[in-house]
Amino acid sequence: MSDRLTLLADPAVGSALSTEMGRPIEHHALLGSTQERARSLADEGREALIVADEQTAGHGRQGRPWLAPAGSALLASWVFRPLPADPALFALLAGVAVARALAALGVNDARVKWPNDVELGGKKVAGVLADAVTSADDGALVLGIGINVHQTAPQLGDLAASATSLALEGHAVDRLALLARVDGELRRITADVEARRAFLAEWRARSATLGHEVEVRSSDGASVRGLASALADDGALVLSTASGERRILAGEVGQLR
Ligand code: BT5
Repeated sequence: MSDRLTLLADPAVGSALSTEMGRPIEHHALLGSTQERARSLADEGREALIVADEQTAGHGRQGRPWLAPAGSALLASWVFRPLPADPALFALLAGVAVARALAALGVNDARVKWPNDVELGGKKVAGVLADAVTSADDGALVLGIGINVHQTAPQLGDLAASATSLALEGHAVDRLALLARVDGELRRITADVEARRAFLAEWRARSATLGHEVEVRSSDGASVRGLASALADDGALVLSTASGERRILAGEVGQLR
């Protein structure tokens, strides 16, 4: 299908959309990482939305690689200021923003997996990355989102066991339309507390994690097993374990059943 994202390279389109989205948009055909570019602008105290067709050093959490062939994915990072009081919660709700944007474009069954994945058909279709930047005046949140749009199975390669794309799930989606929808939903989260509450409720309704036995590993290697029984209002995952209830604020979730 034709995909209009590269229209952003046209200065007239770029500037019209920058006005509509309320922050300057930078489009790059090739970039190391939209997240690193956005972080450096955040350090300078600026607001921005950085979009790339291809990244040479795209990454997820803990420096893990984020892979997407040129033109196949929506790869974008937003600078939001001031820094929200609850950046981890914002990252969680950004997954709901992606799911809602997809629903508006006819992709209805996206689910969210704690803490930052969006899934279709049980496979990861999008990931969210949130970095708090505190050096500039009020600080800023740099939010990176990667959504697999056009990838074929061979393009996913080794990732195909755990990842999918909108195309592979039978959806032809234009990356520019998706960008505009995701941007609109993210702005609802920043706008008011009521919207955040509604997004939190939608996270619970779309959850692929709640109600399952999980093992959560923290970055120091410790792991805890239990039933994912609830999502707290601050975004913590509540586990019912053999030794009582545990609140988990960060970590990797493996589903046991
Ligand atoms: C994430 O990390 O899920 C957050 C990914 C954020 C990527 C965006 S792209 C725009 C912006 N610029 C950047 O440099 N980053 C952001 P995490 O939960 O750590 O997941 C990373 C893991 O997902 C990797 O170790 C792979 O196993 C897997 N992975 C890599 N590429 C993938 C893809 N295209 N689709 C699904 N899974 C992928």
